[in-house]
Amino acid sequence: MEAITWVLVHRGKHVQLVMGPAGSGKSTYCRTMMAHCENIKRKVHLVNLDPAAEYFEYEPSIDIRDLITLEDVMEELDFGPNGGLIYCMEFLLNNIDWLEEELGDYDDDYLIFDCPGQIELYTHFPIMRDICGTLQKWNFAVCGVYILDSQFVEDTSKYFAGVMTATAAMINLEIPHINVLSKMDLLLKKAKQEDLAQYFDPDPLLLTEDVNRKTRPKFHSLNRAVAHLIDDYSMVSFIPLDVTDEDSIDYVMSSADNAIQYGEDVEPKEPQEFDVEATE
Ligand SMILES: Nc1nc2c(ncn2[C@@H]2O[C@H](COP(=O)(O)OP(=O)(O)O)[C@@H](O)[C@H]2O)c(=O)[nH]1
Ligand SMILES: [Mg+2]
Repeated sequence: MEAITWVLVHRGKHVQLVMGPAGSGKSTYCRTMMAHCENIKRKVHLVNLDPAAEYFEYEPSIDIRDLITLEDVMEELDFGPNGGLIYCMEFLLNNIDWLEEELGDYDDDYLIFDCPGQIELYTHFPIMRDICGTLQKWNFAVCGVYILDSQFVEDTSKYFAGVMTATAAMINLEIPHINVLSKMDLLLKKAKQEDLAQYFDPDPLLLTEDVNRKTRPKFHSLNRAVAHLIDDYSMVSFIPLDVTDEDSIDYVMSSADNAIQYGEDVEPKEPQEFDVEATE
């Protein structure tokens, strides 16, 4: 009997929305995942949503700077960098047809969105929430990827603040979500992985002792209240990302895939059928 080889083809539209504070490592994450996917011959596209971005190693397939740039807004409307950025994102929302048209070319694809670093966009402005809602309306499965700089682990109060913004983003956006601790290569030079585990799946009540040691007694009840708040939500955990370790990169990518059930919608196709489509 003649052997039939099946080729798996992924159906559906998938988006990773890469968010987090300025300098946390969003663009590095995107670049790392693009390189990883290129290596394993997996098709993904980069979308730049940061109107202040300067340089990309991988040319974005869609780029907000073709619609509007922060530089132009600051020059022409006399805005500062923060106000200018919010203006750009509102402009994008008001001209969302532009994005719809651009996305039209990537009908059955996996897209990684590199987002701006203004934390207000995720925590309390409705802008990113509206963008997520619109993507979902267009039938994209959207995964939030929140990046926190692992250097924060060295100062528990900063780490707490990071956990709270990640929580706020999760609550505000209401989409499948993973949190990633970036720059692990730097941290692993100073600390052992087993000592860091408490930060991947935080026990805020335990970490409060550390914050209390570093703050004056009048703040201790506030520290406890914050820890209880984080504990009550108990939905924040972090996946460490070491961009120098291929297994770590692969694990983070699979975690994002799982969050949006990428891979569960594969359809086997006969090779002939695939060939016709591939050469179109
Ligand atoms: N060593 C190391 N540096 C990183 C890593 N991720 C980001 N950086 C550095 O941190 C800075 C900010 O990174 P970038 O990706 O531009 O942050 P973004 O503002 O969130 O897009 C840059 O100087 C990067 O080279 C990482 O995983 N390891
Ligand atoms: Mg960036």
